[in-house]
Amino acid sequence: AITRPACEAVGMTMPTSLLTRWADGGHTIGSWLAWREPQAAEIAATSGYDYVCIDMQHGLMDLDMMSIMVANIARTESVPMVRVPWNEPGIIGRCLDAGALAIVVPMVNTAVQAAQAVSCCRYAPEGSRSYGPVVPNNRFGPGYPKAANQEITVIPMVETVESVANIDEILAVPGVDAIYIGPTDLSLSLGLDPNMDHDGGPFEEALRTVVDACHRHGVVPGIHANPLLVTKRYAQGFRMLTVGYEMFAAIGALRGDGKAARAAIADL
Ligand code: 3PY
Ligand code: MG
Repeated sequence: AITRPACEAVGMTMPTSLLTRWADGGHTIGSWLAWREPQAAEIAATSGYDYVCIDMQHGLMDLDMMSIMVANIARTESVPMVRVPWNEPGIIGRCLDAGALAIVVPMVNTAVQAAQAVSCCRYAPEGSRSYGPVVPNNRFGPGYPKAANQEITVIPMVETVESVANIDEILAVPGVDAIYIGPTDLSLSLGLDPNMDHDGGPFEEALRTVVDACHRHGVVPGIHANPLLVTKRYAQGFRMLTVGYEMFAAIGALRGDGKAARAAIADL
């Protein structure tokens, strides 16, 4: 699936696309932002991640703040990615018009839904995205519309039993270059607690089914992970790995630093 030519026609610098980073078996390491916080976007995007994903599905992100955060990421070599709240043309179009270069679409369960997600991200004749790239035309220059159809990465989420059952049909949809497993929703769909991991059983079987199918179709398997799970997931074959999460990083650092300071003083 990673065969579209790299964009040559952009005016300002576009970050190296995910398709290029995934070519020849490459992998990407990304971070995830739940908080409405432009500085967090800037910090994440200057911390060496291949992509920074702004989450509009969960948390309190709105369009204004998403567009500011996309702009902060666009100044760096990280790809600005947005997880939209749902597979809906209006919101996908507005995120793209704000300059997002990769779109994660939750709860894609069928090939028809995957084709709809791709169509929303492509101008005609390849898709049904409406023309009005107010921000990216200025940011990336007149080559943007052509580059957009080549370079914008559409990443359907596989996070239900139904989507795992339909995985071959979903991966056969032209324009699906990667998929992204949501482990907690997948757990719930399997009747398990909403955890990031479960040893063995139907959870690992579902992951194996998806990775094997991705290999058959030449599609990049991605997954929501964390620093502790990343080597396991890489060994399982995943090539798009989200490991940084500002919320958990802040919670861990704040709690750890306070506890360490108390312990250090108690030891004096
Ligand atoms: C899930 O685990 O279901 C996700 O969507 C990850 O954010
Ligand atoms: Mg989910």
